[in-house]
Amino acid sequence: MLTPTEKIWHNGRFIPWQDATIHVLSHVVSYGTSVFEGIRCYATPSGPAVFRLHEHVRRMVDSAKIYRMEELGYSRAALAEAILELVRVNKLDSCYVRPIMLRGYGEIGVNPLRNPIDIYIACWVWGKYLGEEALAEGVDVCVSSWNRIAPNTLPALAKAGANYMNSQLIKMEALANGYSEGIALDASGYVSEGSGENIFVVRDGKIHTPPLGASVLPGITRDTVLQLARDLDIPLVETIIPREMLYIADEVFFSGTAAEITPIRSVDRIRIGAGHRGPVAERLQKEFFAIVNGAKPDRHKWLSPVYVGQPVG
Ligand code: PPE
Repeated sequence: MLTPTEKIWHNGRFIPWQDATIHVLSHVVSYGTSVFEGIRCYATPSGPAVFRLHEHVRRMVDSAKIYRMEELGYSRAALAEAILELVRVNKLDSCYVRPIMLRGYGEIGVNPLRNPIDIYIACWVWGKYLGEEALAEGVDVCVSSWNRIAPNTLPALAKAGANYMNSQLIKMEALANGYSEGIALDASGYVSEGSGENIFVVRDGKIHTPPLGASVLPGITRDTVLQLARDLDIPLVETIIPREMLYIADEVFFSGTAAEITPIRSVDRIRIGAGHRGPVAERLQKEFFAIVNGAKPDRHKWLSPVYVGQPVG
């Protein structure tokens, strides 16, 4: 169960957590009219810092643009500042931040354009997404019988609430069959992504990940993994991946803000590699956590300090 924090940001004001409610006839309730983000703030020795804040804000504004939500009323800089302010107001060291832009109460009918845009930003303490042991041991997953959203149906580059109806089908089926997560194929039958994570496949020391055209979310952790792989001189390629490549991989792992870097130890009950976290995932995890926890210098300027004036890393 979610533990409330004190305040939620709503259209420029901080309101008590329990007051962040909407009318049942808000456009978003019937028609799924929302775009959102998921961002992590990490505790570092020099105070809390938000990971890749500007990239997340940019993706949210991009998502809004795709859905013609143009009259936001806030610049990217103002939204980024609101997120930092929210973490300060709630006095948290590490947390997950969830900004949501939705079409609210006004008209009923498919056309969203006459409904006001409401922006909320909430944060709370969120632990390990796929279980405590997942990061070290790896998780058991399946290939979903549900495909990921097809091109030119729901746009995958937008992080829209409605996309997550597809994710829910993938997730519920996986859980019902005793797996932690499902991997969806795209409309052409190639590997796409998990219900809430991007995916990577390692074979012969080379990392493969589906391209943006494979109905994946342009994950910010995905981008982070690709950059860290370059830094560590691990060969990588963005390419279409046939399903069976999962089974014969040396390693498979997920990336995501919530999932961070989570190894996969079996797919459809077929053991992957040695059946636990492999060396490539481990190297990437080590580098990732060293940077986000401030143990190593923040060489890519990925961390935004919550308290200004405090250098991070
Ligand atoms: N694909 C999907 C479908 C997805 O939802 C996420 C994030 C990713 C890839 C990874 O993107 P990024 O976080 O930018 O690296 N999923 C978020 C929602 C999780 C939830 O259950 O809610 C997240 O990880 O925050």
